Amino acid sequence: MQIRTYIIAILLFAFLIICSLPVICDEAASAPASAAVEVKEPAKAPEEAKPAPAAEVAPAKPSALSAPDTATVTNTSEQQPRIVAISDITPDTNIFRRTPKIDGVVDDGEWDVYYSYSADGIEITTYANWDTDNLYFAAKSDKPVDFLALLDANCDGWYNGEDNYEFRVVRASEGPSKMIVNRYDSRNARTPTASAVTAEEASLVEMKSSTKDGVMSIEMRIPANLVRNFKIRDGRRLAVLLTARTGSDEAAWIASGSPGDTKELTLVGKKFASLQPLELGFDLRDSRIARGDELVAKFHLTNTGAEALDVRSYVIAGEGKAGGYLSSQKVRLEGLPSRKHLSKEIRSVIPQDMPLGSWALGAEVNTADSKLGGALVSFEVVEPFELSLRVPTDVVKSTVKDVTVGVVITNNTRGRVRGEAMVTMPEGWEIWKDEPKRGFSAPSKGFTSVLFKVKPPLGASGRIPVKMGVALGGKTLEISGDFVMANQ
Ligand SMILES: [Ca+2]
Ligand SMILES: [Ca+2]
Repeated sequence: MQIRTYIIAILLFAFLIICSLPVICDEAASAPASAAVEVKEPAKAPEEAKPAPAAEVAPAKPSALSAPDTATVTNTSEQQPRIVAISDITPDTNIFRRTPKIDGVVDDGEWDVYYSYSADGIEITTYANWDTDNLYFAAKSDKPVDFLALLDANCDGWYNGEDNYEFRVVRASEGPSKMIVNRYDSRNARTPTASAVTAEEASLVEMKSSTKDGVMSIEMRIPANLVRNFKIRDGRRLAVLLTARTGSDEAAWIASGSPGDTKELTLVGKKFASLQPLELGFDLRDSRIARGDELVAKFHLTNTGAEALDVRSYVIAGEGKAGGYLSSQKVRLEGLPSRKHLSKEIRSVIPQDMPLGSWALGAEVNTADSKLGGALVSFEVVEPFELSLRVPTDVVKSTVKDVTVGVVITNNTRGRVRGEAMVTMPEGWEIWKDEPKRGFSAPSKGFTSVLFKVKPPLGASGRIPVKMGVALGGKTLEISGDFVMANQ
């Protein structure tokens, strides 16, 4: 009989928030143990989102930061080295909206931890995030591993329908790890088996891995449009299993590699963790903000208790990688009286070089020597203006008198914008009234379309290229495409 000790590092969601802002991270290390942290659902969580069971959100005591929960387990079988049950893995089932960079390196502040795990001489952390268009999964391990992500996108049971996917990253004997993407579809099968997706579908999934100083990182981006009818949005539920193995057989997956062990998750855009009776809130004027525009947020803190709280300061700042792009504020207080509500607005211009995608704004509330709570809210950085081309999607008969082409201009800024659109057609085409340029005005956070009637030359056929130039806000954008004409 062999005694094995293993440690499950329970995800300390509260600590993650609190320690990700460098301003007070140093203080966190010296924070004394205090009462249990209460983890709350996002303020604007959808109605169907029920509170996660306590075991899942792991409202751990700060003292566990330095001394993770430990357990001694007796292993009765020499042939069965892995003794970790799936119930021992405690992921954070609220998946936060944030866009990581898929470059094969899991950077500090880039991802949100799904669970951390340490046993049998391996230390591994898995990560999960989402944004407007994608799901993201990653793992970072001190040993070379294979990585497995199982996705039941509709959260209706594995094998049920065609929404079930398996993403396997397998080490190669030489060179980088390879990815295999399989779909399990029960529609026409009694016992569904893995069927590889098409090469085109597989190419939609982005995966990069690397090993540096003995640490292996695997990062994966799964576009939502890989899964038919999958609408990715705040409050969406889905089921996932993330695991890894140092060995190569199916029994070697940490805890479980079985589809039956997928875990139900919720995609969220806000997270809160605070000690009672402190309650936090975080609101954004806009959740999509154009480069050059201002991020405007309001942070709320309320003492719902009967006694004053020893709140000495709070900090609002870009969280994780956003810290380098946004301004931050630290506010000092002399305690928060009973029933008192405070709110603070913060404004920060989104710099032109901030990468597009979803980011986090964070806030933390502190006493003189410990944390009382933290909050995260996600926002998306978008281009000020976006163009999309309008050309016929069906084949156009060569005999038509004219064709309508155009451009849709989306204005993501907070001001109305005026500009000019210009169409360029191949030689021989005529533009109605000989006016290739037209002025337009696009409303704030809205769109407008500019259409042109163009007349084909006699016998025009094949692919007809169309180019649109749009001058607005001091710059010129271009978009091009084509449509098809045929003699019939
Ligand atoms: Ca990365
Ligand atoms: Ca399913």
